[in-house]
Amino acid sequence: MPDITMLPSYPPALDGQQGDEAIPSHPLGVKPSGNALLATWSLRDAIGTFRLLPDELILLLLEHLDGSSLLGIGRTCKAFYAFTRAEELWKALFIQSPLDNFTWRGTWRSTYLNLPPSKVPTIDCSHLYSDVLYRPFNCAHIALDPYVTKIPPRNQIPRLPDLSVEDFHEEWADRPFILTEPVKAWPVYKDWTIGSLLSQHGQEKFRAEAVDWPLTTYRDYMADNSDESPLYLFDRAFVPKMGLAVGPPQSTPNAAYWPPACFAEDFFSVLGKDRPDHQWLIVGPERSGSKFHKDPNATSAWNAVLRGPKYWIMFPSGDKRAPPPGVYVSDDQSEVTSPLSIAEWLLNFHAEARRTPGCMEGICGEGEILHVPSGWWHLVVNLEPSIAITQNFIPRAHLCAALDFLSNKADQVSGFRKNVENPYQRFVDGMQEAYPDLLAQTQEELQKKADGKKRKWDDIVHSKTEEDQSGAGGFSFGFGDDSDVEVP
Ligand SMILES: O=C(O)CCC(=O)C(=O)O
Ligand SMILES: [Fe+2]
Repeated sequence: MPDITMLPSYPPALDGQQGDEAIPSHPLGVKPSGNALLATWSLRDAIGTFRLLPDELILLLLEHLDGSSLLGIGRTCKAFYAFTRAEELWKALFIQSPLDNFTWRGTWRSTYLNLPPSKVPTIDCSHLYSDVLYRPFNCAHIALDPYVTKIPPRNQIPRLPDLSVEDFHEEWADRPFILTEPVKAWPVYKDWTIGSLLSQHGQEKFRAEAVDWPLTTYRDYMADNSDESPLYLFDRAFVPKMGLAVGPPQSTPNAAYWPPACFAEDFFSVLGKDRPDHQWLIVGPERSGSKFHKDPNATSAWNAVLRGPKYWIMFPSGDKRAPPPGVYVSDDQSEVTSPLSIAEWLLNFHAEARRTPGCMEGICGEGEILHVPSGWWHLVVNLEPSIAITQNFIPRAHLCAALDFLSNKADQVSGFRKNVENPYQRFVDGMQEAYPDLLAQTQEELQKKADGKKRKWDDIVHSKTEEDQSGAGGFSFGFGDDSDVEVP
């Protein structure tokens, strides 16, 4: 059999820029499915009746087994050994029954089974051809450079030293931008590194997706994992946990950080203790990040990078705009389906996204802060191990959008504690107390928008009335020529 380590059909050509040599060999030697075309035999021949099932289905069946059953079936033949080494199986088992005391051992399987490297055999599975097994490994190793460099000038997110509140409200509240100066004055920018956080909070537990791990364990994970979508530390309680003071340095003794002046006005603060989660510490290794989403409750956000640059790709949204390439939303926008990992999205959709009108891209470096306007789609990738702080807020320019969201998309409102039964009313009450004039003005604006929509609807229905009056009978789409379609 010819020794083809990588058929050029997989991974897909990457803007024509990535060399295959960037990807190391699979640790078990598994190769992409395309290689089977030229192979004279395959390890899969040994799995008996299971041969009839596609690889995806085999993996789905294995998801129903516990650890010892997986080990058992993995001993029956090399093909099943390779299948039962799939990391997603062991990650799911680990998360279902998280251990209190464990050592991260480089893979989810070794960690779950508490296996030191010497107990993990290297078994040659080079005659197994499977995209299902090869794809996650490939995605965990793609070079990011081709996607984050050569940003077309029209797509570049503007970079400014700083911005006044007035300029923000008048010109920038609807546009992404990066400020290069304010964060550089923050004590946390000067002091925080992974090492300094470990020395002060190493044993403190932080939330990383579905698990709460001591920071030392998360550091071990960051330093040694091959996950396609690395576990991302996203902790909403970091301020009290780390005993931080947050606020303007003039009025906050020992302030650790403060929102830059242009983001300081934040109407969600009228909710006081009832405010939904709005500030997060974000830590992750290279390649970790956030898949395409819009921020909750029509809020805007700022994201300040303390360590490790982040690549951002963003799109505006709106009734007449399609979601970004590769992202699918339900009609009421309540469900976003972006089944692809960040790497898969980059491989398959980045080139198209870059050509799509409205696309904005940029790299937010250490000591810089990025503005995410209300309603904008964004996908983010860390280009190096990263520490960031993010905060959601409602500026004056998006008060109307937030009020509209809370009132008309009540089923999509998120983040409020259970005791807040009517978030819209709670927000209106808070605004009424603190900013009654602004609330009245915003409600008037909302009413005008609603009337405008109703008028449009009436206009459509009205054309029916005219047809009726003209004696034409039935409803006409009103193309104004013989092609008019009659609907009884
Ligand atoms: O840093 C990231 O991964 C992005 C977080 C995010 O989505 C945000 O700040 O809105
Ligand atoms: Fe976000």
